[in-house]
Amino acid sequence: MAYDDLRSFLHALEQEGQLLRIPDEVAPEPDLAAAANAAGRIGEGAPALWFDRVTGFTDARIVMNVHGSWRNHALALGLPKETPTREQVEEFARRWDDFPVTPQRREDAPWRENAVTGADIDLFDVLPLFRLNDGDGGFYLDKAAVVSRDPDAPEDFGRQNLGTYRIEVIGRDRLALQPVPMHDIAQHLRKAEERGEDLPVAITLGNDPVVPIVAGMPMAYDQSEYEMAGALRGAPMPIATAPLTGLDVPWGSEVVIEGRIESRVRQIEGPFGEFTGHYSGGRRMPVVRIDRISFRSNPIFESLYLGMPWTECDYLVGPNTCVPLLKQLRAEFPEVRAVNAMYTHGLLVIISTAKRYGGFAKAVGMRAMTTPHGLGYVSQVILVDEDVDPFDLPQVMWAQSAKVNPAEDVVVLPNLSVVELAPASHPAGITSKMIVDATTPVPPDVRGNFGTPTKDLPETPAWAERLRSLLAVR
Ligand SMILES: Cc1cc2nc3c(=O)[nH]c(=O)nc-3n(C[C@H](O)[C@H](O)[C@H](O)COP(=O)(O)O)c2cc1C
Ligand SMILES: [Mn+2]
Repeated sequence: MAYDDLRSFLHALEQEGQLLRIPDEVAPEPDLAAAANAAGRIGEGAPALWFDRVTGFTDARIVMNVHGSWRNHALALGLPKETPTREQVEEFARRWDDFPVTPQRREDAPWRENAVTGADIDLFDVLPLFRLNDGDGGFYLDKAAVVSRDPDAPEDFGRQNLGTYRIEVIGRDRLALQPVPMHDIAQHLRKAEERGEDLPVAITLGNDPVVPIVAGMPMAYDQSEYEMAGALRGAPMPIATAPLTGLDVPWGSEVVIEGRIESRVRQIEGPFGEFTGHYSGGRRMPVVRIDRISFRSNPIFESLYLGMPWTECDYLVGPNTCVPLLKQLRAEFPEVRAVNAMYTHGLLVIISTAKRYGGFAKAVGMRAMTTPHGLGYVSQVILVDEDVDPFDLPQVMWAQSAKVNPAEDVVVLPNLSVVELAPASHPAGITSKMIVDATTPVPPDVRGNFGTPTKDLPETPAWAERLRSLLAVR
């Protein structure tokens, strides 16, 4: 089941009992953020939250926590809501292999219904803005998908990028945007600024549920997020041409903001409570001048709470980080079995792999650090054998406790790159990285006393069946 816009997905969530309409009038601060924060604390099945009675706003529709549970993540992929997490990751990996699926261009985009331009632009008229964490420096658009093109190859569809980057509203028609240097929009902006040109952008808000998944997904620079959306949806992604910039934007967006990142201009942005469970400080960031806002009638404002895990952000960037790392590693090391990159957007990653020879697992760990995502994340890698499930944390802890000889199996690499947001980096953006090799040594690595492992008895699976059926007839 492919959804073409946010509205049809919200309808499906409601049918499945996975959208909760908050009946009472609530305060924009702190209620909206606190409710979404709480959704991350009430367990696996949390619903999306819908608010339309918000003090001070005459006409607001706000939705949060749309991807904020494994049930909602499954439904976003068109899977049954009870699909176990591990199966969601495996199905995601199968669909990845259908990439690329050419998008479908459509004309009659619903966001063409309304537009404001030039001096009439006031973002506060269009969006019911509110703050998330107590210490945030301002109002944020934190679930937008931002489109930009490579100034050196504007016709190259694959190099056109769709990405989620946090955006602070710093004026009626001005925004500050945080491009992490490892990310694609940072490359586009660097090229534009080298030419002394502005970078045109389209900021799309309130999208079909696969758009935030691909926009936050670490693919290669020249891979199109739209062509990946088609693979994940199982149907071509509907796109439309943005009227001012000509950028390709999702057909079904609630709001499309067009403008330019002004060349070589920086302004203070932040602080903002981040996915690391810590605030980033205020830092100088690029500035967007808004030239046009197109929007559907009665637009829905979608936002996401983030802070100390787990929050919606962790569900959103869980599978979509595991699968690219798995595919990128397997391209060179087919021995890699599974990748769990669910912790703090893959700052810590667990990889299970078979080994060709001694030292092999450590090489896999080093490669993980130089994938597109690894350059800015992946500061700790735990490697486990091929028969250990990296999603089963007790098994991983067994492997680490039983197989690791710290002086020989822990490798620390100094002075590597990481996102500045990593709270332990020092200076910000530089960190040491660690490989923990919790695999069983193989020749010529002959260390340890691993020759006589206990394995489950051959009769154990039959007994498990027998116990289950005895329990069932009680
Ligand atoms: C809610 C959310 C907020 C994010 N904020 C930022 C951000 O401010 N800056 C940034 O560079 N990446 C941010 N990311 C991460 C990127 O979207 C993600 O790493 C993506 O893979 C980058 O895509 P790219 O390689 O096409 O640039 C955010 C992701 C999510 C889900
Ligand atoms: Mn990209």
